[in-house]
Amino acid sequence: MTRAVLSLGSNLGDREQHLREALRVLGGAVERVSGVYETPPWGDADQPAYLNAVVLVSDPAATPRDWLERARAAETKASRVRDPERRFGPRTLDVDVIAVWEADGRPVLSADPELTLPHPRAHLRAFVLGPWHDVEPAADLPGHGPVAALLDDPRLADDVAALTPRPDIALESVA
Ligand code: PH2
Ligand code: MG
Ligand code: MG
Repeated sequence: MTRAVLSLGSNLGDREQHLREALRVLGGAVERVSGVYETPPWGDADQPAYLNAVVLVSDPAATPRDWLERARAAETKASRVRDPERRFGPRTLDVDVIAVWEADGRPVLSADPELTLPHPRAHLRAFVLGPWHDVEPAADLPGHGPVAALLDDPRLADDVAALTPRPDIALESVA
């Protein structure tokens, strides 16, 4: 049994549809879906704005690796094409495994380069922390502390200010 936090992002094609597709692939594992935010591109400025959201999932049968495989299945369904030259470049759908917990609440720690847990850059990304905090205000990012405190870090202030809620896009209805 594991619980996980997944980050969804899209900045190519029908962005809203890609996020919906991800929720469909995750199916019954979805416990909570954040609101959707329009966010400026992080890490590679020369690309369109993203839609981002966060999903809380749990499944009595899922291993940490299963979450990565479900994330990849959703990306494949959205016809994602990887550009090895642009690590932070544009994509139809990105589903990142941010953190995973065992049934007893212990966080899963992993240095596997394919599935590093928690996600090595999550603490720097307002587009992950903001929507996550919305659906789990007491959330803790393993190794980094309360998400609320990370969002108050002055280094993230500009990115937090740039998170633009998109209340016109309601993903919850899919879950
Ligand atoms: N994903 C990236 C690179 N940059 N920027 C935003 N705003 N949102 C993303 O989901 C995102 C990004 C690669 O994973
Ligand atoms: Mg990503
Ligand atoms: Mg990714």
